[in-house]
Amino acid sequence: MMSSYCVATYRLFDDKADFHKKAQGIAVGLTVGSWTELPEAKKAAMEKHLGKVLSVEVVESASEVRYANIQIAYPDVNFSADIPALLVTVFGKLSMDGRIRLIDLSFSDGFLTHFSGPKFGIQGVRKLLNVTDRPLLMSIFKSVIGYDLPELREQFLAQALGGVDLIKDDEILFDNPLTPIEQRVHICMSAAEEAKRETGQSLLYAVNLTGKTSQLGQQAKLAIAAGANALLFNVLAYGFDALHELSADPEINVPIAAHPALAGAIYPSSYHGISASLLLGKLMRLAGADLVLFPSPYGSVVMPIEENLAIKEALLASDSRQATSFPVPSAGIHPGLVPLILRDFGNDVVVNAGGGVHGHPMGAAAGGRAFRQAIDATTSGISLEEYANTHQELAEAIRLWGVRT
Ligand code: 1AE
Repeated sequence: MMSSYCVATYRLFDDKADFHKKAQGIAVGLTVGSWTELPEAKKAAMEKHLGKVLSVEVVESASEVRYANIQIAYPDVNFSADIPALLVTVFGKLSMDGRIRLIDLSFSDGFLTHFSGPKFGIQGVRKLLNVTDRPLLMSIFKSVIGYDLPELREQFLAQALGGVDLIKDDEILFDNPLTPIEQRVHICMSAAEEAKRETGQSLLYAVNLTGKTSQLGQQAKLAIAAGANALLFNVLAYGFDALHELSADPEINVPIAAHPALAGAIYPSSYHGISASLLLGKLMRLAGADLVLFPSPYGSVVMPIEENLAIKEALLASDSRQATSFPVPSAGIHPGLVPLILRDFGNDVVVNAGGGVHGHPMGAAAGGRAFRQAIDATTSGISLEEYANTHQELAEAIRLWGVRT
């Protein structure tokens, strides 16, 4: 039987190294450990465990740092079919060994059979919300640490009345005595019902799933039993496998939004870490995130546009057997950025804002409405400035934050 392999692509920086030799050293070192010293009989037995160098592309020019893109195939037989085992194999010790960056991974068919991906994905989330034809809008609770349940409900209601499709907890709101998860869900979902009587609109509330790793599944089920219809999860603090466990659990039958907290410790360097598209794109989708948040190129925490588009590509790629995940470019988003977001992401995007909703001069409900107006204008091909002539909330937002083109 043919062996199957997962393939890692690295960018390795070195002023003078023999990259072919380095690549061979990685392929052998991260699999069988040594090769030339093995007796011939042992070599035959170990062959199926040996990593293989697929390509070495050296890039050198007078103006750039010398580097090589290297592809190495790792036999599936060497690791268990989970993301931690794969990552430790391909970039465990290696991540600490000089200027080397993991830029991509491709998974064998055999490995992929162990991952069903997002349970809902873009189509499933749209179906839950009954919104098929426009970008979605999410707002974020802000500054609610120290709030009690009635205060939290008031902030939720104001957001919901603005016509948002999703509301997410702030990622720094953990389970706490003032607003424990079940009661938080209960009062927020009752506020969602109240708002729906006025707006006619359903919404998803992504409650922050926190606490000890061993209790996450149980916490999620308690939240769902209390009425939670979505979850927020700080994936990188817990690890991809924790997300995979949650998304693969048939009783956790609500969409999961992946927060990128800690990602800045992993992706931004040119020389180290893991590329944003792999970390926040491919691996999030593989582990089952229905929505993935990441810094945008336009707001307060900035990621270069090419990296954003590479994340989008990884979340939306149709060559996967897994459902697609919603891209959620975030941080410092205000209505004046909506035309740029829709230009770069199209319709399958969630526009997401905290300060851009709560900071609206007429309040959070008006903040939500200003975003919806910006989305309506842009999808109708009307400039925000023109639409603002007949839409006061948008006009106020533009006065405060401006329009970026
Ligand atoms: C990249 C994550 C953004 C996020 O979680 C967050 O809370 C953004 O808030 P604003 O929109 O910047 O206020």
